[in-house]
Amino acid sequence: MATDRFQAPDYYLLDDLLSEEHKLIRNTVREWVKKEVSPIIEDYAQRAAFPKHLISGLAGIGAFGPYIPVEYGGAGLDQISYGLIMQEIERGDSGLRSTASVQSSLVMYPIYTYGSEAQRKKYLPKLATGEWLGCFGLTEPDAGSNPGGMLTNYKDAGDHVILNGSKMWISNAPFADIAVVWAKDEAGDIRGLVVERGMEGFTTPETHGKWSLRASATGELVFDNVKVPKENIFPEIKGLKGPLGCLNSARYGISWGVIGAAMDCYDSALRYAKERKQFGRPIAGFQLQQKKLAEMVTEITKAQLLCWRLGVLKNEHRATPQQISMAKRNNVNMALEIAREARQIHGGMGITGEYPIMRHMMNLESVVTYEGTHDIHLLITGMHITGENAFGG
Ligand code: TGC
Ligand code: FAD
Repeated sequence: MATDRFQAPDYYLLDDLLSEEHKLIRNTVREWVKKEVSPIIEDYAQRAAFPKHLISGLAGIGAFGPYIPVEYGGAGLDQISYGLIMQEIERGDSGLRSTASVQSSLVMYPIYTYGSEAQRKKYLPKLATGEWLGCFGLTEPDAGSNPGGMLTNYKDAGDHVILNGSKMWISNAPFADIAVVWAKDEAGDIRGLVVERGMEGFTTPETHGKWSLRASATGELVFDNVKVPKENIFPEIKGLKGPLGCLNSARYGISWGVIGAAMDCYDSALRYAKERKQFGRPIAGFQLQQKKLAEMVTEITKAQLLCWRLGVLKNEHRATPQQISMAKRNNVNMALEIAREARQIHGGMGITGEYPIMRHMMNLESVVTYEGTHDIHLLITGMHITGENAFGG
C-alpha cells in the first residue's frame, strides 16, 4: 500500500466533546496504526495471513480489555476510550479490530463479569498482555442467528464435565490459547466455560477460502469428549443472557469500529477525487462525485454522533441492548455503503490493493453479518417499538 496519508474527517468539531485523555488515546492508536498496520496489512490480507506479530503491539496500545480494571491487567478506561480504540484499529483493518474486540468484549468481559475470582486472576492478566489469545464460541453449524438452538453440551463427571459438540465461524480460533464456550448442561441451561488449548479432544481447524476478513484467522472449535474441570465453568450465569450480554459490549465496539473503516474510505476517495483529472479537470469538480462525497461525510458525522451519545449512555450504565442494536446496524450499513461508493470514485484503481477500499468493503461484508445480522438487528428494534416478536419460533 502507498504511504498512509489518512486525515480524519471531523465536520461537526466532535473533538470538542472528547476529553484530553480521549484525544491522547485516539492519537496514540492512530499513530500506531499508521506505523505498524498500514504498511503491512494489504500484503497479509492478500495472502490471507494473520499478522500474529501485531498482538504484542495491540496489547501495548491498551486494545485488550481497555475498560477492565487495572488490578486485573486492563487499562481501566471508559467506554468512549474503548470506542475510539476500536475506531482507530478498524481504520487499519476490520480483521485486526475483530481480534481486539473478541479478546476484550467476548473473552475478558465474560471472565471479568461472570467469572470466579480465581478465574479472573488466572486468565485476565495474561489476556491483557497478549501472552494468551482468546476466542468466543457461540455460533454452531445449525445455530447462527438462533443461538438458543445450540447442540453443544456437557455432562457431569465428578470433579469435571465431559464436553461434546462443535462451533463454527470462530474468530481467533486457530491461534487461541483459550476459548470461552457456551454449551448446554444436563438440564438444558446454557452455561459458559473456559476450554484451554491442550485439553484432550479439543481441536481448532482453520476455515479457508474467505474473501472477507482475510487478515483475521477464523476456525472451528471441535469438542470430542473433552474433560473440562468444573472450576472452569462460570459460577453464576445461566441462559442466553450470558452470551448476549457479551455481545452488547462487542456490538458497541463495532459501532465505533466501522466508523474507522468508513473514514478511511472517505478520506481516500476525497484525496483521489481532488488528484485525479478527467476531461481536463479534477473529478472532484463533477457534481456526481460531489454528491457521493457530501453524502459520505454527512453519514459519517451522523454515525459519530450516534456513537458518542451511546458512549455517554454506556458510561452511565444506561445504554440498552436495543440502542446498541440500532447503532451496530446503522453504522455497519453506513460504512458498507461508503466503501461501495468510494470504490466507484477510485475507478479501476479502486479494485487494487494500492488503495484500502476493496479490503474494507470485503471485510464489512462479514461485519454486517457477525454479531447479529443486519436483519436480526432490525427485528430487535421492531420488537422493541411494537412489542411484537417477529423472529418466529
Ligand atoms: P430471547 O428469548 O429474546 O432472550 C433470551 C434471554 O436473553 C435476554 N436477552 C439479552 N440479555 C442481554 N443482552 C441482550 N442483548 C439480550 N437479548 C436478549 C432476554 O432478556 C432473555 O433473558 P431471560 O432472563 O428471560 O432468559 O432470545 P431468542 O432466543 O428469541 O433470541 C433473540 C435474538 C435473535 C435477538 C438473539 O438470539 C440474537 O441476538 N441473535 C443473533 C446472534 C448473534 O449475534 N450471534 C453472534 C455470535 S458471536 C460473533 O458473531 C462474534 S464476531 C466477533 C468478531 O470477530 O468481532
Ligand atoms: P443464519 O442465521 O443462517 O442467517 C442467514 C440469513 O437468514 C441472514 O440473512 C439472516 O439475517 C436471515 N435470518 C435468520 N433468522 C431470521 C429471522 N428470524 N427473520 C428474518 N431473517 C432471518 N460467531 C461466534 O460465535 N464467534 C465468533 O468469533 C464469530 N466470528 C465470526 C467471524 C466471521 C468472519 C463470520 C462470517 C462469522 C462469525 N461468527 C462468529 C458467526 C456469526 O455470528 C454468524 O455468522 C451470524 O450470527 C449469522 O449466523 P449464520 O451465518 O448461521 O446465518
